Amino acid sequence: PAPRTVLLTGAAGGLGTLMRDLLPAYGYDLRLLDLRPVEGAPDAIVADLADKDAVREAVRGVDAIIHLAGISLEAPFEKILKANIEGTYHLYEAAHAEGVGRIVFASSNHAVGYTPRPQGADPLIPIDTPRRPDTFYGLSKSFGEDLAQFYWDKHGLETVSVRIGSCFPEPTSVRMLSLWMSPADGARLLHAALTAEQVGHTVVYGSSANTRLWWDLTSARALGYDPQDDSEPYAEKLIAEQGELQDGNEGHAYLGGQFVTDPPIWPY
Ligand code: NAI
Ligand code: 15L
Repeated sequence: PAPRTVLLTGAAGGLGTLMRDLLPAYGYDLRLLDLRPVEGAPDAIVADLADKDAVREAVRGVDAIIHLAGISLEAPFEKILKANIEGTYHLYEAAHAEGVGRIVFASSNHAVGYTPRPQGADPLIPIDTPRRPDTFYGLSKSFGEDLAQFYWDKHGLETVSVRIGSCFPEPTSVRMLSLWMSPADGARLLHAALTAEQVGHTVVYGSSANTRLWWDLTSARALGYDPQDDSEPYAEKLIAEQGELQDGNEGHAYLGGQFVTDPPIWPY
């Protein structure tokens, strides 16, 4: 049966805020969790992923989990270790112990951020491209994907790892024209990831059907994802403001954009 009660971690964040608006229309009953209070949701669980008991209680009785909580940009290793690596481990342990069948894990393009961006007639980046994290942040997403594989192989806990491109209301950089996932497509992809049958551990790229796409959406489409949006209407204005991506600019050479530079520079 399709999951109904879904724990959404990171519910106070940017993506969490967008998804808690959009997902109920698909019939989900969302239980919210974040380190911070969730605006307009007094019932949300305010807890740190570091708190094993709180995490265990939060996952009890849900059909599935959408795991967005964590540090979402580059940070000192010790912070990434606690929130993203240990925190995600606590969530998986709790899910396993409570018999939750499936997790949708917010991985990131930064798990493969050092992959050169395709140019001209280059093929789209395949989903089995070697992982090349561009930051400690990207490394934590790479770990999360391995953790997901491990819990599937060892315990039969299913995961869809979504290497999200850039999910914001609008693309804000020329790079994002290739990586943008509209919020509506984001909800479509999460719904597909929650409802597809027998996913084991499946890794997918998460973006809209952009004209300037850099990566291969085949594994996402195989879940039933049918993206409806394209960043192209934003192209003319962004390119007029920022110029085309340049050869010889380190921050333009790779999938991960400015995350390969130190420090990462906005816009990504
Ligand atoms: P965000 O930074 O706006 O939200 C993350 C949320 O997680 C925050 O509300 C924060 O309070 C919470 N959080 C952090 N540490 C926590 C902890 N120890 N315990 C409980 N909650 C904690 O990030 P955003 O943009 O909403 O991203 C959500 C997820 O999706 C993140 O895992 C991010 O890495 C991933 N992602 C997002 C992309 C995007 O385009 N928005 C792209 C690729 C990945
Ligand atoms: C990410 O992984 C970040 O969480 C998000 O804030 C954006 O920076 C996105 O990648 C991106 O690469 O645009």
